[in-house]
Amino acid sequence: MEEGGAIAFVPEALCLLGRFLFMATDREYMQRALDLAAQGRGRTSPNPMVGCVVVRDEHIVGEGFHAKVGEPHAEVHALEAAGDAHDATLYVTLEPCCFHGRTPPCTDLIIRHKPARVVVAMPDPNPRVSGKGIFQLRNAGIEVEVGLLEDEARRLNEAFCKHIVTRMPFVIAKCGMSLDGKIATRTGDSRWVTSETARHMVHELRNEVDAILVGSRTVMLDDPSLTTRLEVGQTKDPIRVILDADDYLDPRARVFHLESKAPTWVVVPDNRTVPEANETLHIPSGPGGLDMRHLMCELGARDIVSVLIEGGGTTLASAFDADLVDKILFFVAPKIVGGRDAITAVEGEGVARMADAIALERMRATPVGEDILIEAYVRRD
Ligand code: AOF
Ligand code: ZN
Repeated sequence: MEEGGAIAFVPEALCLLGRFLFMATDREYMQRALDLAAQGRGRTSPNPMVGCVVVRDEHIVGEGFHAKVGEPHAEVHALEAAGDAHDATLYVTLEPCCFHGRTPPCTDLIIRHKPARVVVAMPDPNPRVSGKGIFQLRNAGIEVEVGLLEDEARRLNEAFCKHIVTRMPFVIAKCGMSLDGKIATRTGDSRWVTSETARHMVHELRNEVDAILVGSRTVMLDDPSLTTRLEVGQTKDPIRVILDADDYLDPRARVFHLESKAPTWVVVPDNRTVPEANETLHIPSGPGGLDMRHLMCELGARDIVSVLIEGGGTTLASAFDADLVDKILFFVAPKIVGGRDAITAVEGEGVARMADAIALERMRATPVGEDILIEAYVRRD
């Protein structure tokens, strides 16, 4: 083996070995840091959720999480709470940042506190960090270990991880369907396909994502408000993005007459302006309506990190056709609707050969009330 190859191989092998060498207590503290991070859910975008725990003599002496973009990072809160972190161990769910963004670099602050060890769940994919934070800490003589509960940390920030590298939003395709794949009856009736428990879960999702996207037919058929309605805690409405390729929207639709802090945007392929909307987005037309890739690029450029597509079948089809979907959340209700004219979850042309079907991976089924939630990721290889 070449010398360079051997040198490159050693840290990787050590890293792999390191994953098995973490102590049970390390795991507990990192789990606590992940739980703290999740408290920022739906509030940190376009920033990631990050949690941090400071441990000295087997006691937590400080903890914190990133609560909102522009506000201090998790490490700042945790170190402030700890006061003195000399010789302590810091557990942080994301590699500490090393650049001046909206806030100063966390690495400088950590180095000033002189902890003995920093345990990091995952490297920060942000090209401005991407290993440089870990390098700076090690350079300052701090022992740094990476990879503890890494899968959990990646899942927590799956949307951030995509957007920070590609500037494209993480797209979730959601639908509620009968066991035979229908999202409405042949007359267009869709109230309700799934149980209240499943619908409640959708409101939790809306509370987490930056934007929600639907087609104009869904607006005209269902007249949804697309807001977040949960009884407990502070909630947030996502930005409502409505596709209107063929001037089909009625100005009286509920989405235009809401009390909501979030705006309603309408996307059109021509130079029309929709006066009821807070903003009209002009996107070229594409197969089956609007150029969905172009639209997602535009949303990503506006720092929209996550988009929940809530239908209907044509909108979901055009997102799948343009290979834009990252994750699916299909709620399946225990009922058969039948009817060749009833709308299915994914309409459009579909593929001709089974071999060309969109392949999913990491599929998981979870009972939600009377329904089953099927969760999976689009396979890209
Ligand atoms: C951390 N701890 O709690 C977070 C980090 O504009 P800023 O200063 O808020 O920096 C945003 C970037 O910092 C963000 O893109 C990500 O790379 C990192 N987020 N890093 O050490 C934190 N939220
Ligand atoms: Zn930071």
